Amino acid sequence: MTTRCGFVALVGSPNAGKSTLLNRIAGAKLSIVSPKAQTTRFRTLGIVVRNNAQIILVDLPGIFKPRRRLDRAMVNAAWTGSQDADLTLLLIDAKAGLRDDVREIIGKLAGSGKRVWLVLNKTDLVGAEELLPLTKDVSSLISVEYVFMLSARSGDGVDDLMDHLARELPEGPYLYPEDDLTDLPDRLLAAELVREQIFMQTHEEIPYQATVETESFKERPDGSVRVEVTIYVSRPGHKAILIGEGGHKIKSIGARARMELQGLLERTCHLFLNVKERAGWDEEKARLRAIGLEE
Ligand SMILES: Nc1nc2c(ncn2[C@@H]2O[C@H](COP(=O)(O)OP(=O)(O)OP(=O)(O)O)[C@@H](O)[C@H]2O)c(=O)[nH]1
Ligand SMILES: [Mg+2]
Repeated sequence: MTTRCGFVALVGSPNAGKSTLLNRIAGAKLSIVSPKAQTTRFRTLGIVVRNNAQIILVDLPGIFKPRRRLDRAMVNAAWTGSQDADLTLLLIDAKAGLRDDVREIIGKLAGSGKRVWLVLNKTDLVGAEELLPLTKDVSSLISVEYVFMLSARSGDGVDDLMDHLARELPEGPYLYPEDDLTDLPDRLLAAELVREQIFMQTHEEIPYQATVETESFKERPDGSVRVEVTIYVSRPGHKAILIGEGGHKIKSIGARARMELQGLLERTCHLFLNVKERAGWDEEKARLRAIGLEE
């Protein structure tokens, strides 16, 4: 029996819906999602087998103009992820259209010589009549092998993309055991779920000025896990906001993250959050390495 296997990179602007699509295809929440831009900070794999093909999706940070060391490491991870993949899915938010930042990404992708498939996402938000002109505009800037129009949120059109991937990936043996779903370790997952709640429950620069690390992750004899997580913030004012009056904000972040973690690990979790001020963490190599970002 011939099998196929390959890496498929998700490339696009922040907020295009890359992580939502990864989760939809994998059928599990592997990568955190929020309405805010620049949610994803590092590469996460979503692995799925379909029609004798192992599709290894690579969720990546969105591409934007970097200012901090953290930003540079994120954008660098995105381009490296695309370079290393067999195929790149160029994801565009159809509602936002062909913005300047999208044009810039297309320009760079076009020069990379990689196989590119165009994916217009969020079709639930736009009329069908807007999709054709957008496809034409993109096609005038870059040559793409296929065009898909889908909604990662509703799942509409996603099966067709998966069928094409299963058919078109290079022939070869599976690179991961058949029931592997991701390469994300549980301790990183715990930190990410806390960070997701920071993105959901705080505003303005706070989510961007926070990083989350799991300090300890211990299985207990009763089958539950005890997880200690540190949230680093850059400023004293941010610490106060994250904790909230009477600790209500941090409690709410912890409660929600714990629920999500329990759902994914399918066991009882005891989650302890600690907020520390650490000015300049976003320029610190060790903090970036802790979330798997190397320059
Ligand atoms: N209406 C609609 N919303 C979507 C769709 N796909 C994603 N979204 C929403 O768009 C927002 C961003 O989604 P993400 O999956 O986090 O986007 P991303 O491309 O991973 O963003 P970064 O990690 O910041 O690069 C979230 O609020 C999603 O719920 C879609 O098909 N339709
Ligand atoms: Mg993302």
